[in-house]
Amino acid sequence: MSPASADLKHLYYQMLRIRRAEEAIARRYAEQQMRCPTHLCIGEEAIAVGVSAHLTVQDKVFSNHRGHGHYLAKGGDLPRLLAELYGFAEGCCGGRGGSMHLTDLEAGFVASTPIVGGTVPLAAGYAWAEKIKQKAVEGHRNVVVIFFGDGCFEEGVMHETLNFAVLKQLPLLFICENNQYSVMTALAERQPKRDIYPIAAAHGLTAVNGDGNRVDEVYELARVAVANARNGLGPQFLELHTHRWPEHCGPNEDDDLGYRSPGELAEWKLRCPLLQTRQMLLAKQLSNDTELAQMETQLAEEIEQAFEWALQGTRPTIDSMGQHLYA
Ligand SMILES: Cc1ncc(C[n+]2csc(CCOP(=O)(O)OP(=O)(O)O)c2C)c(N)n1
Repeated sequence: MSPASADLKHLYYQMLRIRRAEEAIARRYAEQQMRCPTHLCIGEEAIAVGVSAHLTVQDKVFSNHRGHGHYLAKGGDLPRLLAELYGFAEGCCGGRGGSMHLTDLEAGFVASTPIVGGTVPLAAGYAWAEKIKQKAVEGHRNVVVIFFGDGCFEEGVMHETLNFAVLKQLPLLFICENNQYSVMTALAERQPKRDIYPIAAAHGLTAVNGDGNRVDEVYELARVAVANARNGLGPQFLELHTHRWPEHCGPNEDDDLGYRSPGELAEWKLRCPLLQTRQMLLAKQLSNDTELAQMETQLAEEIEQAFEWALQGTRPTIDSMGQHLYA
């Protein structure tokens, strides 16, 4: 079942919001006011949006270093995200974490961390707690989602967590954003030629793959996976193929460095998740140029206001330095 017309428009809007917000971050980065490293998800928006469309506020999301899209799609607060990038106390992590340490408990976005694989066992721990609550509380059926990349799948903790998740039948969704690169090293230089999802399946869970640049496809795969996890069928794994457009870390493009094959990025740009959805909306007459232009205006205003708010932030005080530390 593909998304209903209203849903497809909403999915497009959510992807466009992430795209325009990240483009604005990239533009403002050159002003040297944001001093934290940023990993943009431009080109990969369909995955965050298509999966989060099935989550409630009570469901929890864990993310990685490339987390802006996951955070916004889950309902995280844009002004507080931007304040975090500027290192202000009003940021979603109190200005202590920057781009790679996002949190918004009100939205059910628990944490992102820069350590590749760092949040994977944390998500399993949270899902275990949810499983225990499911047994104790009638009707409690929250799920937990962990977003990670193909590079993360190479970490030992990934496989320890998959094993544990299957053993305990956790309500946990593993979402692998396979963009084929770990920094500048292609998948083909790191792993034998084979898919990732059958390796996950070998741990004994349902694992499928799909086109991560088609939001309708992501939406449908995630719909089934979320329902399965919610209904007690245990952990689920999606490998979604996509591509990151900007450099691994930072606001620029880096195609001149030559680590991607010639024409590869250009080819992926033709498969842009927004472009494809826009074409679908127009072809099915679910929207029109006027409405799509209105979306752009509305988002431009929202993003501008979010930056204005964020830039009025204040620095965390020295006497707050010892707060929220665990040792
Ligand atoms: C444990 C660990 N090893 C290495 C790094 C350096 N590092 C940061 S991001 C990254 C690439 C991760 O690739 P992937 O998981 O596919 O995510 P992507 O950046 O492609 O979204 C690496 C190796 C790190 N942060 N943590």
